Amino acid sequence: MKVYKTKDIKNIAIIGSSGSGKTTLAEAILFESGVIKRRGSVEAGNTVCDYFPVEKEYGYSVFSTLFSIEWKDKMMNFIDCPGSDDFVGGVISALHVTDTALMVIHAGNGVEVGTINQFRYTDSLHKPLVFLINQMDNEKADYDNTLNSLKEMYGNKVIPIQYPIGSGSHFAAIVDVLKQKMYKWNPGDTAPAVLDIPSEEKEKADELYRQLLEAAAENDETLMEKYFDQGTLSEEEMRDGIQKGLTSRSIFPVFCASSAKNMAVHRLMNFLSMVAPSPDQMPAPVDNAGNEVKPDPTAPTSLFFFKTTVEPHIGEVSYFKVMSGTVKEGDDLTNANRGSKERLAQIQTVAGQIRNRAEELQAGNIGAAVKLKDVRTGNTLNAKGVDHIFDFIKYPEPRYRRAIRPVNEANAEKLSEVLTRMREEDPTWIVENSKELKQTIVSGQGEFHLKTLKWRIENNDKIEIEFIEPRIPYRETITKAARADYRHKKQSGGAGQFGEVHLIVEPYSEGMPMPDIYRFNGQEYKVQARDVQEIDLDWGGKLVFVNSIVGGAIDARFLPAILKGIMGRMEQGPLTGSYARDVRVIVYDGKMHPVDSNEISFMLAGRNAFSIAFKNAGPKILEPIYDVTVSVPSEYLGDVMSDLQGRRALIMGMESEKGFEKLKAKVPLKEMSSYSTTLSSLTGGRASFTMKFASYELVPSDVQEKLLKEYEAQEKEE
Ligand SMILES: Nc1nc2c(ncn2[C@@H]2O[C@H](COP(=O)(O)OP(=O)(O)OP(=O)(O)O)[C@@H](O)[C@H]2O)c(=O)[nH]1
Ligand SMILES: [Mg+2]
Repeated sequence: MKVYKTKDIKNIAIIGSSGSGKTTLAEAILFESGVIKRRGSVEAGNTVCDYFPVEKEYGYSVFSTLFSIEWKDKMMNFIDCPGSDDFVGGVISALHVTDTALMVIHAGNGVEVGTINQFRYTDSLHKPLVFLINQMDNEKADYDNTLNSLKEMYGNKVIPIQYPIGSGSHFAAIVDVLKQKMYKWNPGDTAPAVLDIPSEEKEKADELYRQLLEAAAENDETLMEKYFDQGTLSEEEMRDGIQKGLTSRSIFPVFCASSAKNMAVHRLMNFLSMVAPSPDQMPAPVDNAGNEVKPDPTAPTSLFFFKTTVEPHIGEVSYFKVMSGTVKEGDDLTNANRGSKERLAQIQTVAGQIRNRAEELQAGNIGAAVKLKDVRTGNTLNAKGVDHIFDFIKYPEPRYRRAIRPVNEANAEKLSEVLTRMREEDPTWIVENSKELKQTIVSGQGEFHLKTLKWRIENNDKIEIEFIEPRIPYRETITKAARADYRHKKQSGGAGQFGEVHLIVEPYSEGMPMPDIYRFNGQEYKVQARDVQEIDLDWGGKLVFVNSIVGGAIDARFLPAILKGIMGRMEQGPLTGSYARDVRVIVYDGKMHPVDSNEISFMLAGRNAFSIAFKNAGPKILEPIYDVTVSVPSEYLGDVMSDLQGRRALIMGMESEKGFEKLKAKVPLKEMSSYSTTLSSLTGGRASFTMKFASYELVPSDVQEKLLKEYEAQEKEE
């Protein structure tokens, strides 16, 4: 492949709902550009972009796939993204390294929740956006309805460049308003006949042309003047105006096609190659230090790695964008995130698994390198003279968690290595070896996400695994003050042990004053804080430890042991063995034995006195509550709402967004276990949700009862 200058590079992310036809479109683009001689199909499992075994197995894209073509003297780097919400990580990283988003919409399904979610990503990243209403040959195809939904959602920025003649089996032509031509496919023809617009379409085509003309003129003063002056613009001028409108997101051009029949794909490619902005026409990305990094091919080289995978028959492949400079084969670069040195023995341009060596890639271009030693997704490699780091990609919070374990315990270590690697490949995985829950928890974007993880571990790494219900990180606290004392005494055989601790516990909130008298069962207990330790607990909340010993009842050297005993119990709470928080403990009296008192005695006395007091202080279990936002088409709102109410949800509010409702609720984590699956079945996959930790709240008493019983039963088993 020849060396392309930055101005001749077009980077385009193909996004859109699952099943809208992105991978099939990619196949048509690769065929049109001559990279492949025959088109494969998703059904046959032989497409260029869905080449991972798990993708062939499930029949949908799991990973984003780069494919580069040469077209009309441009180098066009497309990234075919997965449509399922579960694989959103691939969409987000692709949008960060490309300049234009091509949103594919299924003409039969219209605007879907996937369309809306991904539109939001393009909006937050200010990405130029082109809509493709695809699958026009589908019997359910309804171009007008889809176009109207887009206009309702996104206003008059939505401008058709083309419209179809006929749909379903009658889809045989398109009118291209910009070209003022009709493209007609005669049965069996691969290329369309280019015809004048027939008279019966003239009025509609002229009206759309006028709208396009106005939209194009609006984005450039000179064009506006000429338009007002002469009432028209040349095709070239219109393209300039449309490009400005596209780049500033004031125009969302709309195309139509059938990617399965490879109809109108050629025309779309022409438009993108001429009108989509090149990297130097976009705002320059900013590195961590706040420096703008222009795609200047003469500057020192800086590469941002947006994807790393282990590929069948090749091993480690790392995908990068040249943020600045020109990378050449054999370059030595430094990993700014990990400090390691890398030699780029080979750089490639790729189309799925098709790889071509590239001598050099200039700023703005996208390529791959194989067998790098120490590169992870999100790393930046720099030549001498620059030390850019780009960690501008923010991935969404996980929405689905499961505990994972190998069927054969002997594979535990290997499994943890594999999980580490997967996490490095796909940052939307969170892998946590939870000491608290005594489980390895994998959190991802949904059930599909975990299903593919299981498939890959079992088929690629040959480790059989199982997912189990993850435990809930409950917390324990108290709701009133209580007093207890405990004598630990062991004076039979060997060194004796003796320690007696009297203490008061009470619920603690920030800055709460400490009274100097407590009353229990009509008796008064005077306390005087001689030493106060406020401890921020690793698991959240506080423990306040007050030494109120008078008259040397307990020697000061035993106080740390008492605290240690109490901390042991805070770590494994008296109710269900969960972490305890927000407690003040006042040690106000005790007894020692001149010989047998030692640290272990007071640790045990402290621990047991604390347990007794804790249990008498109205102990409560706290559960993690999450803020959940569900985006759902209005017709499913009732079902979704009642399902949430069945999950002890607190509905916090609702916003309508043109046919879609955005529901906000507070839901216990315990009730969210397989929410993504339920939501998908309740709404036919037409809804999505996000969830974020909000707070810890008291569990209802019936839930507390149940948890206490479960813990008792578990204790008996062990
Ligand atoms: N009739 C018709 N079917 C199509 C067209 N494009 C894709 N399909 C079919 O729609 C299904 C989904 O196509 P894909 O290309 O996998 O869709 P996708 O957008 O890549 O889906 P994800 O990878 O899950 O995001 C497959 O069965 C395709 O054969 C089209 O233009 N017309
Ligand atoms: Mg796909």
